[in-house]
Amino acid sequence: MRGDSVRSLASLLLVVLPGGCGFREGTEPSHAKAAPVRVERARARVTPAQVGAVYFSLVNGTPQADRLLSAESPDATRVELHEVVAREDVLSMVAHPEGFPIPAEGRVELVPGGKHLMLYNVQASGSGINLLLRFEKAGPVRLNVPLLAADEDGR
Ligand SMILES: [Cu+2]
Repeated sequence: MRGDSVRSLASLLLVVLPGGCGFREGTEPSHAKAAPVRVERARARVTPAQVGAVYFSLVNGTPQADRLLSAESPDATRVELHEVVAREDVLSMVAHPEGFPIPAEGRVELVPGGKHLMLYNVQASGSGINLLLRFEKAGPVRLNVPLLAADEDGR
């Protein structure tokens, strides 16, 4: 679908362009609709055990709240929405099958030690991880997530 391919191109550009600076406020043509949820600064880490974590920022440019419902990847057998939480001084991960709510004109950060996507049985090549994000209102968004270098902490 045309809308999907436009969105995936935008996501790709956001991954390629440092800081996603192509979407600065005020530079869009006046006829442009409110921007959908944007995915910025996507990055991934894959362990030798083929478990992966994906981090990014979700930026909601619309006056309506949205929600990241789920994610899938052709490069992994399963993708779950997780959050690292401290319970009685022990860090553990909880799954969020209900998704991540994204406030109207707000943002959600997926970062190491916080919310993240967890990928199981990742078969990642040097070209990164292909991901499909499903949003309640913004619909499906495809992106390619580059792998962090070994010396990058992902923050
Ligand atoms: Cu996890």
